[in-house]
Amino acid sequence: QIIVEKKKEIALSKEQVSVKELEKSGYFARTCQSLCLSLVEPSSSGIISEYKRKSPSKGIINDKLSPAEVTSAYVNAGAAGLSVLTDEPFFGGTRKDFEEARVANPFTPMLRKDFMVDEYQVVEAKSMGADVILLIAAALSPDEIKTLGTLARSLGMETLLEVHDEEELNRSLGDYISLVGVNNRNLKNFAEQNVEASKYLSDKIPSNFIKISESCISSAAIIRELKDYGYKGFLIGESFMKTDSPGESLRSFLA
Ligand code: IGP
Repeated sequence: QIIVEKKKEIALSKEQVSVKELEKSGYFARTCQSLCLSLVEPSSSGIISEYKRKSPSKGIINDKLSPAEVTSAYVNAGAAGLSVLTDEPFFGGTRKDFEEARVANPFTPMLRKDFMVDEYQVVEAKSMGADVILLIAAALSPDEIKTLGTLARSLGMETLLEVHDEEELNRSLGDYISLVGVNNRNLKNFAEQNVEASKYLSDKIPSNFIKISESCISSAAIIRELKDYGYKGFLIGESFMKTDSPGESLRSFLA
């Protein structure tokens, strides 16, 4: 039902702001920061820190801190990249959140975290200064992934393919994919709280893709373990956002 809601939202946005208008954004002239390069750097923390106000499973996680203050603190603490939710109905995120974080951190690779189902959103991502877009295999056909991925790459952005299992992985890969993320939290089962999916899928992801483990990462010990499975990136939201000082809690992960 998320997809149905998204399509309604996009239809509305299209009426309000045309693609032509989106293309007037100064960010179209901006060269993207590469998340791939940031993650493979030898000194990289590998951590992609997320600004997350709330979630369908947890309710409100943090409604006190602004996108600019949290993301700047993340970057100062050593984040390799940032993820900012722009989905409003389910996660309370907005385009404004993303732009605020972008302005505060011009040189950090940033992922637009949303349910991408339409080419309009890819153009929109570029217009807000995104470097990476998310393509969720569970929500998209292989053709849709190809169309959205190819457009994103033609605009200079990278693409993160999110999978939950082997079947999604095998049907969705293509040369328009830059990074592969395994989501440890299944959309069908928000409750699951371990990183087994990442361990299981690690050797099934072709080695030419950078591997990211997403969700349910709650300690530095888990990161060390996942590194042994070949993961270079770790997408973490709740563990940081549920504290009063997300930047400090990222710092403690790296200590
Ligand atoms: C972060 P966590 O458990 O650290 O808060 O998870 C991120 O992986 C999660 O927010 C996420 C997500 C998504 C949200 C992963 N894929 C797709 C919305 C849509």
